[in-house]
Amino acid sequence: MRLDVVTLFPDWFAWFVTQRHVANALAAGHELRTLDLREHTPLSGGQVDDTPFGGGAGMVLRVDVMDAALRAHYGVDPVDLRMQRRVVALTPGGRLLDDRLVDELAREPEITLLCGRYEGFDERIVEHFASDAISIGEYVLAGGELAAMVVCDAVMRKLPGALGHSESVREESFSVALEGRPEYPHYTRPAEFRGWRVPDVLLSGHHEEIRAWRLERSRERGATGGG
Ligand code: 6GU
Repeated sequence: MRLDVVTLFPDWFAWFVTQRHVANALAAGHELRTLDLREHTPLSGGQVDDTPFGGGAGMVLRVDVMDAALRAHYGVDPVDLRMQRRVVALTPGGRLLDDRLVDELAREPEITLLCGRYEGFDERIVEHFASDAISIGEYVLAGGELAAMVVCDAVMRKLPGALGHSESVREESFSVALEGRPEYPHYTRPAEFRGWRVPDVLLSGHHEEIRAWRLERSRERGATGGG
Protein backbone atom coordinates (compact mmCIF):
# COMPACT_ATOMS: atom_id res chain seq x y z
CA MET A 1 0.00 0.00 0.00
CA ARG A 2 1.09 3.56 -0.69
CA LEU A 3 -0.04 6.12 1.89
CA ASP A 4 0.52 9.81 1.20
CA VAL A 5 -0.11 12.45 3.84
CA VAL A 6 -0.58 16.05 2.74
CA THR A 7 0.35 18.22 5.70
CA LEU A 8 1.83 21.49 6.92
CA PHE A 9 3.90 19.48 9.41
CA PRO A 10 5.72 16.70 7.55
CA ASP A 11 8.35 16.55 10.32
CA TRP A 12 5.82 15.14 12.75
CA PHE A 13 5.78 11.91 10.74
CA ALA A 14 9.52 11.30 11.13
CA TRP A 15 8.81 10.06 14.65
CA PHE A 16 5.73 8.15 13.57
CA VAL A 17 7.59 5.96 11.05
CA THR A 18 9.95 4.75 13.76
CA GLN A 19 7.06 2.84 15.42
CA ARG A 20 7.77 -0.88 15.16
CA HIS A 21 4.72 -1.95 13.19
CA VAL A 22 5.00 1.03 10.85
CA ALA A 23 8.71 0.36 10.28
CA ASN A 24 7.86 -3.32 9.65
CA ALA A 25 5.20 -2.41 7.10
CA LEU A 26 7.64 -0.11 5.33
CA ALA A 27 10.32 -2.82 5.32
CA ALA A 28 7.73 -5.17 3.78
CA GLY A 29 7.40 -2.78 0.83
CA HIS A 30 4.54 -0.52 1.88
CA GLU A 31 5.10 3.22 1.58
CA LEU A 32 4.30 6.24 3.72
CA ARG A 33 5.16 9.59 2.21
CA THR A 34 4.50 13.15 3.32
CA LEU A 35 3.73 16.02 0.99
CA ASP A 36 4.50 19.48 2.33
CA LEU A 37 1.56 21.80 1.67
CA ARG A 38 3.80 24.83 1.85
CA GLU A 39 6.22 23.61 -0.78
CA HIS A 40 4.02 24.42 -3.77
CA THR A 41 1.86 27.25 -2.46
CA PRO A 42 1.18 29.86 -5.15
CA LEU A 43 1.00 32.54 -2.45
CA SER A 44 3.90 34.66 -1.28
CA GLY A 45 5.68 34.08 2.00
CA GLY A 46 4.60 30.45 2.17
CA GLN A 47 1.01 31.45 2.95
CA VAL A 48 -1.43 28.54 3.01
CA ASP A 49 -4.45 29.74 4.98
CA ASP A 50 -6.75 32.72 5.22
CA THR A 51 -9.46 34.30 7.33
CA PRO A 52 -12.96 32.83 6.93
CA PHE A 53 -15.51 34.60 4.72
CA GLY A 54 -18.40 35.75 6.87
CA GLY A 55 -16.08 36.37 9.79
CA GLY A 56 -15.26 34.30 12.84
CA ALA A 57 -12.21 33.02 14.63
CA GLY A 58 -9.30 31.10 13.21
CA MET A 59 -7.81 30.44 9.82
CA VAL A 60 -8.94 28.20 6.99
CA LEU A 61 -6.73 26.16 4.66
CA ARG A 62 -7.08 27.56 1.13
CA VAL A 63 -8.46 25.52 -1.75
CA ASP A 64 -5.96 26.96 -4.27
CA VAL A 65 -3.08 25.88 -2.03
CA MET A 66 -4.40 22.31 -1.80
CA ASP A 67 -4.98 22.32 -5.57
CA ALA A 68 -1.36 23.36 -6.20
CA ALA A 69 0.06 20.75 -3.79
CA LEU A 70 -1.93 17.84 -5.27
CA ARG A 71 -1.34 18.95 -8.86
CA ALA A 72 2.43 19.31 -8.29
CA HIS A 73 2.68 15.90 -6.69
CA TYR A 74 0.39 13.77 -8.83
CA GLY A 75 0.55 15.68 -12.11
CA VAL A 76 -3.22 15.54 -12.57
CA ASP A 77 -6.17 17.81 -11.87
CA PRO A 78 -7.04 17.07 -8.21
CA VAL A 79 -10.69 16.73 -9.24
CA ASP A 80 -9.69 13.59 -11.19
CA LEU A 81 -7.33 12.25 -8.52
CA ARG A 82 -10.14 10.91 -6.33
CA MET A 83 -11.26 8.69 -9.22
CA GLN A 84 -7.82 7.04 -9.18
CA ARG A 85 -7.34 6.58 -5.43
CA ARG A 86 -9.05 7.21 -2.07
CA VAL A 87 -8.45 10.84 -1.09
CA VAL A 88 -9.44 11.27 2.54
CA ALA A 89 -10.05 14.64 4.18
CA LEU A 90 -9.49 14.41 7.94
CA THR A 91 -12.18 16.49 9.55
CA PRO A 92 -14.25 16.24 12.75
CA GLY A 93 -17.42 16.26 10.64
CA GLY A 94 -16.43 13.12 8.69
CA ARG A 95 -17.44 9.45 8.93
CA LEU A 96 -16.42 8.05 12.30
CA LEU A 97 -13.41 5.72 12.03
CA ASP A 98 -14.09 2.15 13.17
CA ASP A 99 -12.63 -1.30 12.50
CA ARG A 100 -14.84 -1.79 9.45
CA LEU A 101 -13.61 1.42 7.86
CA VAL A 102 -10.00 0.55 8.76
CA ASP A 103 -10.41 -2.82 6.98
CA GLU A 104 -11.89 -1.05 4.01
CA LEU A 105 -8.92 1.34 3.82
CA ALA A 106 -6.38 -1.46 4.35
CA ARG A 107 -7.61 -3.09 1.13
CA GLU A 108 -6.86 0.03 -0.95
CA PRO A 109 -3.65 0.07 -3.00
CA GLU A 110 -3.21 3.85 -2.65
CA ILE A 111 -4.58 6.43 -0.24
CA THR A 112 -3.99 10.14 0.17
CA LEU A 113 -4.77 11.74 3.54
CA LEU A 114 -5.42 15.49 3.63
CA CYS A 115 -4.68 17.25 6.93
CA GLY A 116 -6.41 20.51 7.71
CA ARG A 117 -5.08 22.96 10.28
CA TYR A 118 -6.47 25.83 12.27
CA GLU A 119 -10.24 25.95 11.74
CA GLY A 120 -9.94 23.30 9.04
CA PHE A 121 -10.39 23.19 5.26
CA ASP A 122 -12.12 25.44 2.83
CA GLU A 123 -15.18 23.25 2.24
CA ARG A 124 -14.43 23.12 -1.51
CA ILE A 125 -11.42 20.91 -0.72
CA VAL A 126 -13.71 18.33 0.88
CA GLU A 127 -16.36 18.73 -1.81
CA HIS A 128 -14.20 18.59 -4.93
CA PHE A 129 -10.92 16.89 -4.06
CA ALA A 130 -11.81 14.29 -1.42
CA SER A 131 -13.50 10.93 -1.96
CA ASP A 132 -14.10 10.54 1.79
CA ALA A 133 -14.16 12.62 4.95
CA ILE A 134 -13.09 10.80 8.11
CA SER A 135 -13.22 11.78 11.79
CA ILE A 136 -11.52 9.88 14.63
CA GLY A 137 -13.99 10.91 17.31
CA GLU A 138 -16.45 13.47 18.58
CA TYR A 139 -14.03 16.12 19.79
CA VAL A 140 -11.96 18.73 17.97
CA LEU A 141 -8.20 18.49 17.41
CA ALA A 142 -6.09 21.47 16.42
CA GLY A 143 -5.31 19.81 13.11
CA GLY A 144 -5.67 16.65 11.08
CA GLU A 145 -2.10 15.36 11.62
CA LEU A 146 -2.78 13.33 14.76
CA ALA A 147 -5.93 11.96 13.15
CA ALA A 148 -3.89 11.01 10.06
CA MET A 149 -1.45 9.17 12.31
CA VAL A 150 -4.32 7.33 13.96
CA VAL A 151 -5.63 6.27 10.55
CA CYS A 152 -2.12 5.25 9.38
CA ASP A 153 -1.48 3.34 12.62
CA ALA A 154 -4.76 1.43 12.47
CA VAL A 155 -4.43 0.70 8.74
CA MET A 156 -0.74 -0.19 8.64
CA ARG A 157 -0.93 -2.72 11.46
CA LYS A 158 -3.43 -4.65 9.30
CA LEU A 159 -1.00 -4.87 6.38
CA PRO A 160 0.81 -8.16 5.79
CA GLY A 161 4.19 -8.09 7.53
CA ALA A 162 3.38 -5.30 10.00
CA LEU A 163 2.85 -7.47 13.08
CA GLY A 164 4.79 -10.53 14.19
CA HIS A 165 1.64 -12.66 14.35
CA SER A 166 -0.98 -12.51 11.62
CA GLU A 167 -3.34 -14.04 14.22
CA SER A 168 -3.13 -10.91 16.36
CA VAL A 169 -4.96 -9.00 13.63
CA ARG A 170 -7.50 -11.73 12.91
CA GLU A 171 -8.81 -12.17 16.44
CA GLU A 172 -8.73 -8.77 18.07
CA SER A 173 -11.20 -6.24 19.38
CA PHE A 174 -14.07 -5.44 17.01
CA SER A 175 -12.90 -8.02 14.44
CA VAL A 176 -15.21 -10.35 12.52
CA ALA A 177 -13.65 -13.32 14.39
CA LEU A 178 -14.97 -11.81 17.64
CA GLU A 179 -18.30 -10.97 16.04
CA GLY A 180 -17.49 -7.25 16.14
CA ARG A 181 -17.08 -7.20 19.93
CA PRO A 182 -14.24 -5.99 22.16
CA GLU A 183 -11.41 -8.40 22.79
CA TYR A 184 -11.20 -10.83 25.73
CA PRO A 185 -8.81 -9.94 28.60
CA HIS A 186 -5.12 -10.85 28.36
CA TYR A 187 -2.76 -11.98 31.12
CA THR A 188 0.95 -12.72 31.34
CA ARG A 189 3.46 -13.67 34.04
CA PRO A 190 3.46 -13.62 36.99
CA ALA A 191 0.50 -16.01 37.37
CA GLU A 192 -0.15 -14.45 40.78
CA PHE A 193 0.66 -10.91 41.90
CA ARG A 194 -0.42 -9.39 45.23
CA GLY A 195 -2.92 -12.23 45.49
CA TRP A 196 -4.47 -11.46 42.06
CA ARG A 197 -4.55 -14.77 40.22
CA VAL A 198 -4.76 -15.31 36.49
CA PRO A 199 -7.89 -17.36 35.60
CA ASP A 200 -7.02 -21.07 35.99
CA VAL A 201 -8.36 -22.01 32.58
CA LEU A 202 -5.59 -19.98 30.88
CA LEU A 203 -2.93 -22.03 32.70
CA SER A 204 -4.69 -25.33 31.96
CA GLY A 205 -3.33 -25.95 28.47
CA HIS A 206 -6.83 -26.96 27.26
CA HIS A 207 -7.00 -25.03 24.01
CA GLU A 208 -10.68 -25.71 23.39
CA GLU A 209 -11.64 -24.53 26.90
CA ILE A 210 -9.44 -21.46 26.53
CA ARG A 211 -11.09 -20.60 23.22
CA ALA A 212 -14.56 -20.97 24.73
CA TRP A 213 -13.60 -18.91 27.78
CA ARG A 214 -12.23 -16.09 25.62
CA LEU A 215 -15.29 -15.99 23.39
CA GLU A 216 -17.50 -15.89 26.49
CA ARG A 217 -15.50 -12.97 28.02
CA SER A 218 -15.63 -11.12 24.71
CA ARG A 219 -19.41 -11.61 24.60
CA GLU A 220 -19.77 -10.27 28.15
CA ARG A 221 -17.80 -7.18 27.28
CA GLY A 222 -19.83 -6.66 24.15
CA ALA A 223 -23.05 -6.87 26.15
CA THR A 224 -21.96 -4.17 28.61
CA GLY A 225 -20.25 -2.05 25.99
CA GLY A 226 -17.11 -2.18 28.13
CA GLY A 227 -13.62 -3.20 27.14
CL1 6GU B 1 -10.02 14.04 11.54
N1 6GU B 1 -9.58 16.43 12.60
C1 6GU B 1 -9.71 17.33 13.57
N2 6GU B 1 -9.17 18.55 13.40
N3 6GU B 1 -10.33 17.09 14.71
C2 6GU B 1 -10.84 15.87 14.85
C3 6GU B 1 -10.76 14.88 13.89
C4 6GU B 1 -10.12 15.20 12.74
N4 6GU B 1 -11.38 13.78 14.34
C5 6GU B 1 -11.81 14.09 15.54
N5 6GU B 1 -11.51 15.34 15.86
